[in-house]
Amino acid sequence: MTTDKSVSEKYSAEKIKVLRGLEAVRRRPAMYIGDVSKRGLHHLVYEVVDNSVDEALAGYCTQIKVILNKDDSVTVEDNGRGIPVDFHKQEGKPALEVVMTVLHAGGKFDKGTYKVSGGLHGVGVSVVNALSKWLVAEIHRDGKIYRQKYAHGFTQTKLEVIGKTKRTGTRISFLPDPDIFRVTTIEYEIISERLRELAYLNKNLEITLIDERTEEPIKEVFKFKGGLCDFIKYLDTNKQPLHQKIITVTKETGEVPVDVAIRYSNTYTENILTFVNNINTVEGGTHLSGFRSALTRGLNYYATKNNLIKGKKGEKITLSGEDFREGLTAIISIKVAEPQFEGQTKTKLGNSEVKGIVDAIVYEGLQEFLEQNPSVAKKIIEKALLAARSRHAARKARELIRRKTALGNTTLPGKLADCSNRDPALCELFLVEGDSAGGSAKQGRDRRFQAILPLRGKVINAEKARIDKLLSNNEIQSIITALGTGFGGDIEEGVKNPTDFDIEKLRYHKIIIMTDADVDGSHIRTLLLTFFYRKMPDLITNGHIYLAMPPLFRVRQGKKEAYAYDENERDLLAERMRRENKTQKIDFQRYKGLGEMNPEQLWSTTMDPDRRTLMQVTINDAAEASKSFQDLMGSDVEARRKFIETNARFVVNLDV
Ligand code: 0RA
Repeated sequence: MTTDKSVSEKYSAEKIKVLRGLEAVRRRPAMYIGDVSKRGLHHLVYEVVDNSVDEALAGYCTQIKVILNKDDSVTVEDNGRGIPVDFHKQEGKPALEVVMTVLHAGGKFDKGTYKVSGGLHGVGVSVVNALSKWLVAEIHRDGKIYRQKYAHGFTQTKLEVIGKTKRTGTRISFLPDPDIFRVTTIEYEIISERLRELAYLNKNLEITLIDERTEEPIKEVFKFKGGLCDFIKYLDTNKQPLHQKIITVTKETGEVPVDVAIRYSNTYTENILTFVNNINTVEGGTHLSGFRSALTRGLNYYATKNNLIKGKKGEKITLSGEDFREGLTAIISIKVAEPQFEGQTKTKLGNSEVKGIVDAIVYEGLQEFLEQNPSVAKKIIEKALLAARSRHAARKARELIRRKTALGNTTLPGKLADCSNRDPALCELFLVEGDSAGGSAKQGRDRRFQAILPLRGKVINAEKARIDKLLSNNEIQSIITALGTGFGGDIEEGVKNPTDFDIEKLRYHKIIIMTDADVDGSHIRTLLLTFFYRKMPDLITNGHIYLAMPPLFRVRQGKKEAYAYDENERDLLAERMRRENKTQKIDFQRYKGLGEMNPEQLWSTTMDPDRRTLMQVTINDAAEASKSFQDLMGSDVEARRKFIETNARFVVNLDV
């Protein structure tokens, strides 16, 4: 944790910049918190918690408590200095009231007030106030307890002194406004994951979560003295570590404080999580580039210096970044005073100076660790050598795929029924489980823009297989060839091979996974998602991956028929039919598989863009998703069950 008291101490009421009122926030809430669905709702809690975390980062707060109250309101409490209550001359009201009712006050927009600050949009607690039916702020400061109440962002009571106190701190309770949010029930699991993450990122900070809504209150306390090391162990719960000792690089001083933890496991995938000011930068950025470059250069330097790169006679081996990232779990947490967030979801760090800074710090720290732990170093280099050999084998497999693709359309997989349109933006590729469903889909589709690729063999588990093996799998080969993007490569390092993954070459902008609504279907869906997540994550972050939603029931009465996606909907449809026609019998059909639908039914219920429902796959929480994938694929039955139950969280956005 960084401490920079000198900067925070300079803070005073008049330094709070005043910009504009909260009207705009209520009128266009999505502009400030992303959306008004589940995600935006939880964002309110994060925003308030982030303010307390900032107080902890400044070195004044050690405990934060979040309470989910019975009436669906939320309380966030900390033992920091307490939001200032002194009179703000410029605004003519107490500083607390300014922070709560003036947009962009709160100090974050005031350069130098906070060294670092969290909050994805950095919108400030006034936005939370504006979007709450009511909010109460209670401040312990200077021996007194102060309180002020607000509603819809408007001040309801004067700042009052309601008692005496010996401690300091801030306590904010609020009820998200049901007139603004589509859903107003906070989900324990979502908050709990984020608080756990914050506790790992800010070692020794104690964060308590209490759920008062259940019959027996639930309480969890997150406090990790190991910080990122504990985070690594958590992420790797189901993995076999290659070495016990976790590599850490920490530099708390300087322009960009850096905290890094690294460990290898005997798996083949990489899992690098990056954070800037406690925000998960899912899209990476300059800090990630700096890290990767330092890792590759640092390990290569050590290996060469110690003569560890030994091939067979005459064999020339070069170790690439990819080789050093096989089986890697790493967490990079840095602090940047004025972060620039870019990218689709504003989670990509853009500050160019950061790359060199992170690179230098990690390189140096890594050398030091390797020198002091030669046996760990040796294991890592040996693993990278194995990866390099497999990469050479994979290249051969890739060349094979390329030779096939290079010859044009004729080399597209034989079982692909392509569409006639050549504009990728208009084209859709359905990945369909099984031949019979594939057949129906081929007949039912609109062949102008919908292509069908039936998958009949087993889809290989991308979590468990080396690249060469993955690439020799028929189904994977067909998918890569059909997509046209190529595969793999190490773009970060500037070496570009014509077979490398290139999203510009994508032949369909919608890739729709269409599987049965049974256990096998969900297994294949997960394997496909694992593959995309691990090997072509850009397809997910750019919003190209979708799930088809075939109906589960058909309800029919005479010539009238309708489709339902769950039991509830089925019953509603039946009721309505009964009301309109009391005599005729209603019959129900449950679809166990896509194959039971004829082509026309499949088209009208699941494929027709005017009538279907698609779920867009997003990576909401990369850490959790990645862990979930691992849970599902690992042998741990309990984790697997839990994943399937909470899997719905992975897909959120409803499309078209
Ligand atoms: C600005 C200045 C000071 C404290 C805070 C903000 C503060 C804000 C929040 C929000 C939640 N908890 C918080 N705790 C503190 C300190 C000013 C001073 O004491 O000199």
